[in-house]
Amino acid sequence: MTTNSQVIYLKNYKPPAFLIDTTDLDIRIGDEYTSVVTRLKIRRNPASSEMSAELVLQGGKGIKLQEVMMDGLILDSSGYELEDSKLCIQQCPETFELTTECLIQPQLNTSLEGLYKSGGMYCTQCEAEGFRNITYYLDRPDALSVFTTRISAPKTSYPVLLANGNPVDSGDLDNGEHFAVWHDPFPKPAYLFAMVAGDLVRQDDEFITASGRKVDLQIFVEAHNSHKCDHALASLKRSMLWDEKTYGREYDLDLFMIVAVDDFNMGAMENKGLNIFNSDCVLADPATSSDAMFERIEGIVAHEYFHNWSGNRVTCRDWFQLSLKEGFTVYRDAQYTADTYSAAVKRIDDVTILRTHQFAEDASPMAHPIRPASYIEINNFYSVTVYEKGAEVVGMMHSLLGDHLFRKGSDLYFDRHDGQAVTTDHFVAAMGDASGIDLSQFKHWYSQAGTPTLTVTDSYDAAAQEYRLTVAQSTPATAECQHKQPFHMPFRMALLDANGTEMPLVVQGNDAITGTTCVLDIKQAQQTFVFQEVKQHPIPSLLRGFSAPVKLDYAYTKAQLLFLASKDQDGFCRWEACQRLLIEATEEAMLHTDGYQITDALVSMLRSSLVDEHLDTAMVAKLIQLPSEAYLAETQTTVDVDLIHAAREAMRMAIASALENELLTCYQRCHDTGPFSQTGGAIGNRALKNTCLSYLNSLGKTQYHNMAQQQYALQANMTDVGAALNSLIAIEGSNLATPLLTDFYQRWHTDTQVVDQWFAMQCGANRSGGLEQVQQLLQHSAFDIRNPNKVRSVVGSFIRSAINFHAADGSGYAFVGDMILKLDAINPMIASGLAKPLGRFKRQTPQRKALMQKQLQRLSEAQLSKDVFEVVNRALDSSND
Ligand code: B3K
Ligand code: ZN
Repeated sequence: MTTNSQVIYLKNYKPPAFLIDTTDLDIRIGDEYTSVVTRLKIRRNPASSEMSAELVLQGGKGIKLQEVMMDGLILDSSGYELEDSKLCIQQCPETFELTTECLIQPQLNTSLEGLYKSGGMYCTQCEAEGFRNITYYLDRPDALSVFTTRISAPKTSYPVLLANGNPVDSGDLDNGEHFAVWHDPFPKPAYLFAMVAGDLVRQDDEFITASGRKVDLQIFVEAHNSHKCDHALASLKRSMLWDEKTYGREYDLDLFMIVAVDDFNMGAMENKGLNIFNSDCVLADPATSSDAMFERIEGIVAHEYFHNWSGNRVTCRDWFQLSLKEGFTVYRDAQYTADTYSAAVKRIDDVTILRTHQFAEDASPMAHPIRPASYIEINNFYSVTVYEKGAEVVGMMHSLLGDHLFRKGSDLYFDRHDGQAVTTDHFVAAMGDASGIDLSQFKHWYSQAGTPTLTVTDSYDAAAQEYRLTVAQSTPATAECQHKQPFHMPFRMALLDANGTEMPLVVQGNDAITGTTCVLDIKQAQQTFVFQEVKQHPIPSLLRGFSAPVKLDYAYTKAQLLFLASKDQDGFCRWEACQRLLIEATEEAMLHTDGYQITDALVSMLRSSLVDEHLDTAMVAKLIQLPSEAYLAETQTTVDVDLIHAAREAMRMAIASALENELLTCYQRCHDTGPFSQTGGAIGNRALKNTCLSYLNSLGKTQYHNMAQQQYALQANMTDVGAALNSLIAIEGSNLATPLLTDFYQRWHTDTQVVDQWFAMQCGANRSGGLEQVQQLLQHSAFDIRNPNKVRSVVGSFIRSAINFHAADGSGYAFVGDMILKLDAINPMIASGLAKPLGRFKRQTPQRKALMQKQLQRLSEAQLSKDVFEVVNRALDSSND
């Protein structure tokens, strides 16, 4: 492992000096070596200013170059240079054919980038720069080429041979080998290349497009998973229909394939016509997958499918533009889920992720704008910022433009740039051109990092019937920019009267605003809006639907929050009012560690949601849930994880004892004894029932332990089984869960996905003694450090168990440091994901901060991959901020 810390800058972008019109790959899979013959039709790029530049192709370290031919003639070693993972050819004509022959060893590839072996199958992951591990190539997203792929392999071991596009030829060869040829007519960058060779079974379906074309849908899995494909297929068909209706986007090939693989660095990959999925993100069955997993799978299937337009047909010019495809596609999949299920619940889930993880990233040494200006390793920037904040930015454009103009803008974007590799500026330009709205200031969202705070103040003049609302914005300095320009953002709001009814809005100087809710255009550092004809002192309902990714600072009184928590018609704002009250109460509990008294007002607010049988149960579950410790930590100036944990536990017990009867009644009301159902209502009932169970089990009563044990014993579905187990695991100092965990493993040990859940439940438990538990589980025969899902379940979950990761003696940090070093030699991308939390020391107590820095220092003294190097060095560089 070498430390190569070369920084790549957006400002240095240059178009490629050469273009590759066609790419013909001949990949022969062999036991020891896989041979890759690559035939490229190359020409000089007329758009390049470097008319006599040498040809530089990227290649990974594991490639053994055998031969280079130009226009049919073998080049001797003076005809090319092989240096530092690059193949350079100085003398190149205007157009030529270049053929290379390389040998690679996918079975030794543990980084899971490029071609690698997962279990008994060969598969690929090329985004962002994995293709260079397969062959020498112009491995950049703005080099689009038409690919033809021939694969050959032993037929018995690898009966299925797949690549992008359409199958054009196949047949048997000598020595038990066979071959298949695939052709993809759509020019694409190498990051979208994929191939698979394995012993897989297929589940089929079909979809008829709006224009009447039949598309074959195929999911390939290992035989023992064949019963777990229905949900993904159904989700895929719903997504295809939704994209036609909502964005007017039809699928373009006649075949759409999904392959499930066990060893995968992330969730899934949108390769053209051949999506490759982490098994955990595609295979589902009620006995083994929870409701949350079903929902996640549907979201990911939709996301990868939507990439066919937002990412594949229109792709990124360079990796700085990643949010062009990821932010937009996350926004599209969120819209899909909101339209298909509950919009309010989806919004609450997304805001929770954003505020817990993205706000934390924005305040960390890894803070970056959604279009970063520089990177050392692009894989470090597949981040909550690029994805989730990127989606918020697209959502803000939607709010500013309205439905009709937003659709006009997306149509223009797709039509104008079909087949091109473009930038986020092109996206904003299409939205601006289609709508006539000036979005020039809006572009600051792409170049400035940090989470803005909106400070809102107001006053009411009863005599003049005028209500003045002043909105001031400020954004903390981040490494890339000390003084931020004001952002342009939509601020959705309403004014409520004493009954909670929305009042008609008349805004001075803005005739366009009519009705009872509006979107205010915020553009200045400080702006005042004057509402007229306001008949009584209103209660403002602000930032409805969380219309911008900001922190809202408005001095709501407790009485106002209680009012909004029961009266606001905006689902997000109603939930937000509850959350604020719960956060304030937890802060009080932090101040009274010797005994916390919950207020009657808070109890009756929670009670009114619990007993209201007309409310959507999924929403009630959200309304009564305490904010997570991670989010609570986000709201504190100095983070004391033990104090947060103790205060939240005290709150949990206080709520449970004040509302014990209501929680039990609600549990019984929502406990479904009929056949298993996955309707929204049934899913909501399970969510609420299990929230009640978790509260009740904080009381330490045998009655509720038994209730959890009975729920476990029923084995009705994985949601209930997992929740019953989790509610027992969470009981500090108890072994009640131990026999059930043993039973769980015995029952499910042959199903690797369930074993992942088994690891995660134990390693993520935020109770003392977590480190010993994790160390034991690392020795378990089912743990495999080469499998990212196992590492995420064990080490990733451990990091989330805050009291263990942040143990005062530094043992948690030292353990994670050890794991990073071990993993960096195996899989740098996974190692660097584990290093990011170590860099978040800024608001920790001074002792913890020093212990975290000590581990970072220790890491920095080792030979690191550039992935981990970048994360560790950014963290250390920020030490004096
Ligand atoms: N585009 C891929 C992510 C690739 C990550 C490479 N480190 C999946 C997705 O976002 O749809
Ligand atoms: Zn994506």
